[in-house]
Amino acid sequence: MSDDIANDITRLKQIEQRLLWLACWTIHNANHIRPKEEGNVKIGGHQASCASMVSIFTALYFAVLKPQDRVAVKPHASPLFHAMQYLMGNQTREKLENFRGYGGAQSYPSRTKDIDDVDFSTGSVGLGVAVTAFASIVQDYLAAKPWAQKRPEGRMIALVGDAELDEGNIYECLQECWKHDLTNTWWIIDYNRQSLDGVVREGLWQRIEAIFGAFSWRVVRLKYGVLQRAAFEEPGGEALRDWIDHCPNQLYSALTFQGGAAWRQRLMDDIGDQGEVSALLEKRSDRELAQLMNNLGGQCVETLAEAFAAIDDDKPTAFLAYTIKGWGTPLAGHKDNHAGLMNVSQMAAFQEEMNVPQGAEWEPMATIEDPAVLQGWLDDVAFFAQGTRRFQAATIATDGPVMFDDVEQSTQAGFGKVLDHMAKGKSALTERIVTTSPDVTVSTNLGGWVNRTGLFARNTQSDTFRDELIPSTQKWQFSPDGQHIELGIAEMNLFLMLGAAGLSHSLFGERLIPIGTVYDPFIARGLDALNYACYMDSRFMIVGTPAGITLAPEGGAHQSIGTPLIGMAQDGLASFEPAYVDELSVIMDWAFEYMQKSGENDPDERTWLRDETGGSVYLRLSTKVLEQPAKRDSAAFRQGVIDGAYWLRQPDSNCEVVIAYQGVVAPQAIEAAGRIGNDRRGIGVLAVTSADRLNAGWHAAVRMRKRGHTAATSHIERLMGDLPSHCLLITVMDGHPATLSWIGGVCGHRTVPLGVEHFGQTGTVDDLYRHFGIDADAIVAAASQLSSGRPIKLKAIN
Ligand SMILES: Cc1ncc(C[n+]2csc(CCOP(=O)(O)OP(=O)(O)O)c2C)c(N)n1
Ligand SMILES: [Mg+2]
Repeated sequence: MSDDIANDITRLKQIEQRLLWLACWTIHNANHIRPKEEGNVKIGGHQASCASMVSIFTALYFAVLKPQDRVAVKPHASPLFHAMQYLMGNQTREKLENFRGYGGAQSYPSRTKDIDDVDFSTGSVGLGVAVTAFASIVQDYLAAKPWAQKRPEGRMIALVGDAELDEGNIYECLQECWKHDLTNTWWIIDYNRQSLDGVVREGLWQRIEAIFGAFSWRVVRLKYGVLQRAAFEEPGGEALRDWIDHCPNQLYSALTFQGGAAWRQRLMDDIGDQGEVSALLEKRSDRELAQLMNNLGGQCVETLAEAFAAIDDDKPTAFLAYTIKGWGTPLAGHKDNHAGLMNVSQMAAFQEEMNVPQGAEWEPMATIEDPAVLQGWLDDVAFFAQGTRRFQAATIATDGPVMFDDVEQSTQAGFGKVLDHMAKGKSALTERIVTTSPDVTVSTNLGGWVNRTGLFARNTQSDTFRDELIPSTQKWQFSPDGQHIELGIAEMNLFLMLGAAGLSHSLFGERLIPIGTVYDPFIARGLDALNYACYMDSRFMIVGTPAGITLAPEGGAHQSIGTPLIGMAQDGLASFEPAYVDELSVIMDWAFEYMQKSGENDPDERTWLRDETGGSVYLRLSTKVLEQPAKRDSAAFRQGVIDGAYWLRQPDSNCEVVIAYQGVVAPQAIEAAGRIGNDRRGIGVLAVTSADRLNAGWHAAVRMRKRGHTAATSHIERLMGDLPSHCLLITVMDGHPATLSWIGGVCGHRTVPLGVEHFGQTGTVDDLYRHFGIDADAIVAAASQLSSGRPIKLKAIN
């Protein structure tokens, strides 16, 4: 141990006590003191979960971390995090008193909702762990790029619950990161051997060590604290150590809960020898004995600080820190303590034990004899010394939409062409694009882009096929310059990668424009990580392709039905489903700007969308080749595409039928409109490019009118507002019909929603469109039966 750390141990122990008190008090206040609001449901106490991590927090943040280090805190240690930030002046008493309340400090640390410099949000266990590894890859990516400003490299650190390690995404991430030659990542496992429901299985530590070892991580096991190590050196100490090593987790927990007398009785029964061991035990009071048995490595700031400080390379490291859930509180060790909460009398006893005077509960320095001296020491703690650590990065101008003149094209191929075109141009924006894909790079049309920009690896690796002169359309060249990050199949990794890369401007001060591709149905496979990335306000483009039943030859198991609804419901994600490549180009160019915005929440007074705020973008694309429209590039066209819909065929004022379609069924809608037009008046065809934006604008405008802003009108209200009330609306898409059917409610038009509601039917595109009733015949039949007038000829005239 360095002299500095040794000198600081007293301070660390003071801080540890302060953090333990403030975290427990914050939770106590929220549950027992704050007036109970109507409908306020008490949820997990988390006092025990905070207590088990208090020593780790203290040693890490106050003795080891540097400002460039970034930390994901296990979700239920949130009160401890906020308490620490409060002690350091970065969190307000008001928000702590209102912990979990409206506008208060968040139940789980949140980048977007909290004010106290949260590096990574957490909440859904496992995601915060893995995102640190992907952030480290992003850091390596930036370090390899000549355009990125060189900054000191930080360690990406996760504070992990041991039961959190049950989450599969952690292992998916381990495998991925091994491929990417991971650096600068620490996972500190709070090995309290308890989960939410109970005590974890025996021997978990051996599995953990074996798994991390298999992926070339260093594993540092911190089992014994300094008191224990000193006791082992005493006569009889060997036997004590041996007993500890063989004690089942359940028993250790139970004895911890019962306290000193129970420890003594059990130890005497098991290893008491009327000799050295008995003497070792008798030398200690019950209190001291409990203290000794509770002095595990992860509850010993000396041991922790020393172990953390000893790491002086960038090898990924897992610390297995043995802890006690509820350490230092009356809840310690009890298997039911996860949601357990000290009751009022327990809290009073705890307060006395902690020496906190009545009325001084919120005083940061309440129990400190020399507050000014400690404050001086805190002012110098490296991690906090420079204030909060959020960067900003300049916005990079977009290059304008690329317009192609293909007669026929699919949106997926169009997407590939846009990127390929950008790669050729090498603009300032292109330089910042980083693509990634879970083993579907080529099959989602990223191949051209990758051929030009290369794959990213910290060290150059040649393409053996190329070296051996074997013809291949793909150059698979890895180098530090590469702009594509190749991922294995796991979609959780894709969204965590996008989540981390999409925070680059804020975490590392360098703008990245991350683009990921995925087969559309498998968005569901990474959905929690997608939500997580959006919740962190990460900025990326996700391209789901191919989509719907239109991928017919791929088979039923690859169909997506609900993804348009996911796109609508996902906060922070603007979703589009263009039918044509010119629309796609306009959307992509707009998206590159939108992804970089960080303005106020003010809505746009034309669409009522919060475009100044910015966000991420989802494009649902298709492999189906469609005949492309004649060149159209007017400002009005572009605006309609971005706003979410435009009239492909303008309805007359006496219009009897409107067909609103989204995406790849455009030809069916157009054909049907032609056929219906013989028998019904003024047919309109509404091209919907974004049901999501139309819907969001509508809801926002309604909300504004409710608040008295009577003139607020959304884009879809303007589009539907001029139609006669008897006009029939037929909505159609390759996806769930609820995506569009709500449009009928905007101005009260009778609606026939056509779409796909059942999964897994195989067949050709024609078979499937007929089967699900989204072909032209089905649209015509709907118009014939449900709009007034003479029957319409149902079969196409060839
Ligand atoms: C994905 C997900 N599932 C379930 C939960 C509910 N939950 C919160 S903490 C927890 C287990 C806690 O055990 P551990 O990780 O060992 O943390 P400890 O409190 O013991 O430190 C669970 C199941 C969650 N937050 N996220
Ligand atoms: Mg645990």
